[in-house]
Amino acid sequence: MIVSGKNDTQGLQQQLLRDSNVDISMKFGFLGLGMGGCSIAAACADIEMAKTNYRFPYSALLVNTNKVDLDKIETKNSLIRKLLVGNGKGAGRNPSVGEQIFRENQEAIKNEILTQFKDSEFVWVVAGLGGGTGTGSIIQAAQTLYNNGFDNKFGLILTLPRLTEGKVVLDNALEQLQTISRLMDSAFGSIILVDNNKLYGDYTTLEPNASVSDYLNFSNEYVADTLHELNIITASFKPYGEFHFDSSEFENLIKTPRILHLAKFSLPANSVDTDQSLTYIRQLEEYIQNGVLSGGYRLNKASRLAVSIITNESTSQRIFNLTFSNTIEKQLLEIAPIASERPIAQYKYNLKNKNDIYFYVLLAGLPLPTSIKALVEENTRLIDLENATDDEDEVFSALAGYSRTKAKKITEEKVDPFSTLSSSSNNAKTKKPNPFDLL
Ligand SMILES: Nc1nc2c(ncn2[C@@H]2O[C@H](COP(=O)(O)OP(=O)(O)OP(=O)(O)O)[C@@H](O)[C@H]2O)c(=O)[nH]1
Ligand SMILES: [Mg+2]
Repeated sequence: MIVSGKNDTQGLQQQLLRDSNVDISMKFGFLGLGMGGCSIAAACADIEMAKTNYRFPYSALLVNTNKVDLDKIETKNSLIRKLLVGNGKGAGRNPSVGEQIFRENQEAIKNEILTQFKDSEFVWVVAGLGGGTGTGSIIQAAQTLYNNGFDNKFGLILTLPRLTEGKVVLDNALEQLQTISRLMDSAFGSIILVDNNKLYGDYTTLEPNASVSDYLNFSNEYVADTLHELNIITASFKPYGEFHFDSSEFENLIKTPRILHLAKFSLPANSVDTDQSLTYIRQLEEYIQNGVLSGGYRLNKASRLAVSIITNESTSQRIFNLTFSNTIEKQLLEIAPIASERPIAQYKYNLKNKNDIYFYVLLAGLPLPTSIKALVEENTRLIDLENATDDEDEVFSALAGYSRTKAKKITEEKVDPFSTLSSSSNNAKTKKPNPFDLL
């Protein structure tokens, strides 16, 4: 399903997908964990290219504990492999159960990983934060990749739950995010966050009558298309000017630790006047800040950025001049002053029926977005609500007392792993320390 917004990149994307000269920068593998993770990984690996003898460029391994959910996923790409672990009944939104099942099947999963991703240059571990299976097995999966030849060759794609998904989901997601944030400087490459709040909001504005399941299908294809689009954009054009945001730059960006922020948008060519930067500069800044899969980033912390600007022959002759380049460079210097690599590449492409200018902007090395604060606040509000019934009457206060002790227990358990995270750092000094030893 395609949602067409006024300033999206569909026009270019649709043409590229039918262009048999288009190539990809990197062969991706997708390791889907749990239902959300498997659905997104399947959508990614089901992408088809127009190139002869290279219809399906990606591979996937889908791991779930729930047989019904795993069977439900339909794929066209025969390279996608499904692996059921556990007794087939799921992990019931309990990450400890998900983790345990992964551990018990570690050897089988490792062997499948080695087979499925034999040709993959970079693997994305994909999971929906908030459930039991995906959330519980992210670290296990990351560790398995790290220890089996994929160190510096994998990243994470994680969904953030919607605010309305309830305390258990929010709690699971936030607890796992804490662990991930402790590891994200050293254990894996970039993390792409798919904020279900943001995407759901954007989607329902355009499709007010759609259901949640329509949204999920849309979001999965949207993530898949966006990643593929970036992968082909960086491999398919000859640069117009001196800079090139090419395959190796794309590889560097996705291998940069911490969060990777993506923005893509188009502007009608006739709205852009290069001598009058106000005709486009504010929009540019707004689209970059908003991003497409998640938002709320302090972009001034970005350690790397890359920009591709694509338009047709005649527009390229008009706009790709020094004034335009300088204006964009200056604007990006304001947005991300400390980014050490910052190619701004300009390309022309034989765009049919379209007179738009397409922008793709990637910023890497970011800290967690402020949108996570909203999840923490909602979770705190729900906990407070739960405890607010305290002294309404005897039965209630007795019950509340009971649940308070229970809640306290959970909190105490939760503190434990993080105190151990910070205390143990007695690794071998000469060898690169294994970040997972900290856990
Ligand atoms: N974007 C997107 N998010 C999803 C999808 N499915 C689930 N999610 C999100 O992922 C979170 C975790 O849900 P699941 O992936 O179903 O959970 P699981 O890993 O299978 O865990 P258990 O069922 O508890 O074993 C949910 O709370 C949603 O926010 C999907 O298809 N697309
Ligand atoms: Mg499940």
